[in-house]
Amino acid sequence: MTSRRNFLGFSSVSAMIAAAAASSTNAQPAAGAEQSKSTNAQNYNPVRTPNGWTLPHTEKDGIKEFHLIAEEIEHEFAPGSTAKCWGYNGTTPGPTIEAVEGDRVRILVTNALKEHTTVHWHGLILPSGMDGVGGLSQPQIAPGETFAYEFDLKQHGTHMYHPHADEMTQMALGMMGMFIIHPKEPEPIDRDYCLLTHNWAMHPGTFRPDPSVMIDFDLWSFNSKVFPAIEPIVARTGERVRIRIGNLSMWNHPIHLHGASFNVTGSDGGRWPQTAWRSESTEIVGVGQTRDIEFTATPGDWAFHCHMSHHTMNAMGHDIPNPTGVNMRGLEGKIRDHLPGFIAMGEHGMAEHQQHIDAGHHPGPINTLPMMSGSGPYGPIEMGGMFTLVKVRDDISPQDFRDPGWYQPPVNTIAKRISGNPNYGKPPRKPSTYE
Ligand SMILES: [Cu+2]
Repeated sequence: MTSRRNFLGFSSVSAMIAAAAASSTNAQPAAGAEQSKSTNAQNYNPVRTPNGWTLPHTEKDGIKEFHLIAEEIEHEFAPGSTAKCWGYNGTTPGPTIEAVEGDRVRILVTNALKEHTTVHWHGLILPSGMDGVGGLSQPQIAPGETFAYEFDLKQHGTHMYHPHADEMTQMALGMMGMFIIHPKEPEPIDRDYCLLTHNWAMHPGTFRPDPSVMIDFDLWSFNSKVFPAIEPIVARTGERVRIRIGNLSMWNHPIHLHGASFNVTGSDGGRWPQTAWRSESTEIVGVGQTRDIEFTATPGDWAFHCHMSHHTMNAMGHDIPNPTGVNMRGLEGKIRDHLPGFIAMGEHGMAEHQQHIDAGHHPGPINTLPMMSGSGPYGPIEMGGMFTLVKVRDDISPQDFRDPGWYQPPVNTIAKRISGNPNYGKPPRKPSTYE
């Protein structure tokens, strides 16, 4: 098995990587503006799934009927990296299922895979036989078959769905989705977003996620997209924003929002009583958990990301010789004789990686994203993976989810250079104990 650790020696880290991803956070079309156009007749404000979509349903005899189809799909993580993944109804994550507490739902599941599957409704209170554990609570859904699940929604909150059949493989390849149940009474939320976190062993130069990997992943995603292809979270100043975060990956994710002290207000246990809310700037969303955060939007472009710093990188090498502080200039030419395209990098840190990539200095493995990418109004952002932006403006209309471009800070509210002299000023340093 070629793992992320042993695939890349230092030289290939230096010589990374393929075609630069799109430089805009709006690389995906702002599809789904239609998702949230109107407040539903059922008195809830529909959730918006950035880069994703909501599954339509029909009404039959008072039952809301949905139809999922499990199938292999072609998926793009960001321009420059596509893969054969598995998902539902053409996408990973599968479409968001949305309903209201008290509804009776019937969910048809057609299996277009070449192995059996099931769907487990993660966090839902339902009859044992509807719980979707293949072999335990039901027979497997064989290739070509369609099963019907039917149950009452007895709760509200942020839930998920995923297979409970060969789940290591099926989830590793992208089979998962969110299941949002609104309470009967409307909530004071202006914009309601949902993000599902995941990880992918997309080894450099390959076209299928490797399900055998347990910890060393190459791509870290919100809704199966990586920065800079993740749509921004858009809001108008003063609006109450909720972001529902689910985790069906193999790692816990400390999700961090800049510029706000948010409240953690809910989970798959629904919207918590206010006395249970916590004020945080980072909230760990553990594997198998969901967490809702809410905040009042303040103007700016605010980073929103997992705080595991490797989770905001794309494909990279681990277990490499540490280049920090190593002067390789005399060696560069000699190494290049053996490894064409080698560029000595990392002596002073890895920030120069994106400059080399953006300048097109060296092609890397095919179908492989640069470790860091994305550009803002002041230069490279040097991020990847689970990173996107919360973009808040004063003049966004309620149903407008389009990327408003870059924030223009008011005069005298932006950090600025006051000296280019490295000996400027007298910064205090801690006195040595031994002097
Ligand atoms: Cu993370």
